[in-house]
Amino acid sequence: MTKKQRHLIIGGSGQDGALLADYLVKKGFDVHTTCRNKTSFSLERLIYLQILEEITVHKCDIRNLSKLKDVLESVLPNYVYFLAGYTKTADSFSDILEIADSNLKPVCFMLDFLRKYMPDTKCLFAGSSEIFDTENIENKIDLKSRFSPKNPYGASKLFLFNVVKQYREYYNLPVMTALLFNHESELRSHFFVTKKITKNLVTFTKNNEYSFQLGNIDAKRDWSSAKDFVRCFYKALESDNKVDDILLASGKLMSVREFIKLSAKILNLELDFVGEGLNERIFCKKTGKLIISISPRYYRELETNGLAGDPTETMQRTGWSPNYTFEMLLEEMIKYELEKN
Ligand code: GDR
Repeated sequence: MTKKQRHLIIGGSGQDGALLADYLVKKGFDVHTTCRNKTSFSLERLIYLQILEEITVHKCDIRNLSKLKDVLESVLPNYVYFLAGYTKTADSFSDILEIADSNLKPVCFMLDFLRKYMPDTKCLFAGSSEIFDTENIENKIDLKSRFSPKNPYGASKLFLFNVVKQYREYYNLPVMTALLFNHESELRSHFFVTKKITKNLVTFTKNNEYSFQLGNIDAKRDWSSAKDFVRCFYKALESDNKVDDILLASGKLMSVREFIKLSAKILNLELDFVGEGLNERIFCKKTGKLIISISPRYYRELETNGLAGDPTETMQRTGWSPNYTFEMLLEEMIKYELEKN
């Protein structure tokens, strides 16, 4: 009998880690994940997906490098997915030391560990579209586009992208970065705007006195389904081609305003947009009740212009293509909130 492939997900309690674990469990692999804590709160996504019994969870804060080493040595994975780290773009100026601890050192440690002890283990690192230049962009972004991150989080992801490439080329290691545009699901954290909107609009449909605040609703993003992206993580690593960087995006830009309108449509809510800028308010047409107001608290001092990504090369190289349309993603996120509340 051949031995089961061993997959280690570093950062298994987040949206992408949990969805990837679910996907790999269903493929019949031996799946291990690291989680900072083993509380039911930390493990809630794995519990929701009903896979906690089917995977091995290792308690490990990636900032503790000796613990990370212990996990790698005990699992001896064939595949590693490095998904843990600091993910908030807007707050990253005030969290720069946290970024150094979570997004720089563990990545360097991981690469050097692979070089010394596991040179055949294939490893994917989660990168970000925040590394790209956002000024005077006429075309969609691809792997050859110009880099110029606008915040420390983006700078840390550009460092990751470069150092992973160097280790791949200099040491011939099978390591890659997945450059990820925004990707969402019902398991997204409430810090991010799509979850905030779907969750709060559903709350309004159940309690007409409820309202919430947003920042710049004319900001645009290229949104995809996180479930589609994690499928490609595996495909990119297991393909016979030489392991190389990938870029995952939908290729379409949408504003937060459009996202609100589409979500409301699914909920049969008719909206009235009144006023402009910070004074804009969004009301329920039928009841006249306030649903959304704009607050400077959520406006970003340094907003990055929305960029649309071009995943064509990745699709051709890996054979991957998305299963979800934007409407399917949104319907799933709203259904989850309706059933949960
Ligand atoms: P982003 O995602 O910063 O692009 O990073 P987020 O969902 O936070 O913001 C998307 C856009 O929505 C606007 N916005 C608001 N955002 C939040 N969070 N809260 C609000 O109230 C609000 N109102 C408007 C923002 O200004 C922004 O334009 C995500 C993360 O997953 C990163 O880790 C990842 O690298 C990038 O996507 C690609």
